[in-house]
Amino acid sequence: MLEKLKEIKIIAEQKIAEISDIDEVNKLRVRFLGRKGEITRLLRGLKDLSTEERVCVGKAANELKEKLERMISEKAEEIRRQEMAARLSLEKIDVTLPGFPFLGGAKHPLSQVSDEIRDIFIGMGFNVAEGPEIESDYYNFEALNVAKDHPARDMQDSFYIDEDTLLRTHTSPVQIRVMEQMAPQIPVKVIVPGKVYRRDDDATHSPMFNQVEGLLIDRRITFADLKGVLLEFARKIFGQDLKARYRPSFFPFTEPSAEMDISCVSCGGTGCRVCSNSGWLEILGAGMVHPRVLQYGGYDPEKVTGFAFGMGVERIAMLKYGVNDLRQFFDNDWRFLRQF
Ligand code: 2NM
Repeated sequence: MLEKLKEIKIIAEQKIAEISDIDEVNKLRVRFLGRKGEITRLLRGLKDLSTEERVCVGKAANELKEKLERMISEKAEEIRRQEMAARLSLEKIDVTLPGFPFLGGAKHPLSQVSDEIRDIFIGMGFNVAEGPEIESDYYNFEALNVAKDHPARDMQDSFYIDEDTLLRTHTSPVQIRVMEQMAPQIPVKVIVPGKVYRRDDDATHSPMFNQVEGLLIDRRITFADLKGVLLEFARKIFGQDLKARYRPSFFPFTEPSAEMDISCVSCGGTGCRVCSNSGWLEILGAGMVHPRVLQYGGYDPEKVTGFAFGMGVERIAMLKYGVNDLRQFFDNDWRFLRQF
């Protein structure tokens, strides 16, 4: 049996030296040291031996078991070390490699233009006001002197939530809210940027668009004040040497009302495709606040007057950047947006 043990020892040592895989280590452990392993099987034959032989073989078998156990553990440890070293060299990070470009976010061109418009008026002493996008019929139409039979009030032209609640069609209701809060204090100088909603959808009209409106109320405000403020604004945003003109218009909330044109930013006034050869571009609507609107806001039209104006941010942005389809602002195509 000692011979047999020696044989096992030689084979085991050889096998342990050969292997290089952790699964094989476990197989060897089972084969030589397991409950049904070669040494255990051999020890079952001890009962047939004499006492001295049993002691001798038993001792040798136990020594072999311990030795093999140690060798297998060391081999397992060695394989784990090798596997770790291989993984470390494979997963090594070269911190000196150049980085890859990281694309940062940026302000949407409409937000840029809206903020720019707002900042020009802040520079002239205006405050910024905001209000709800879901409005009552009263603030959106009634207090702005919009007649009951005005087409904007039609179901076809506005987005109604119920009979007297709708998505605001302009930011003017915010001016009414500001007047209510301020009256009878003067001056009122507010600029109101925000989203507005109309049932419109083509190359130059979107069902949602951005507006900036403004209101100035004080003693003896005249159309001359309106012209001075709006010319200063137009020159700050489109260029110092442009000219302006005003054409008569109509809004229910202003009297008189006007459209403001500026000399074409594309051709300077000689006529081109952008201005349809007229040399002029319409940029906003404005007027002297209607006495009834001042009254709705809590002001006495005998004591104060005011002017107001409104413009579409998309239109200003299209003129400023030469964009010809409004829908590009809403497509969120990165190739378009990255240009701003
Ligand atoms: C425009 C044109 C003319 C306007 C009027 C008011 C208010 F509430 F003060 F009466 N806010 N905005 C106004 C006047 C808006 O947009 C084309």
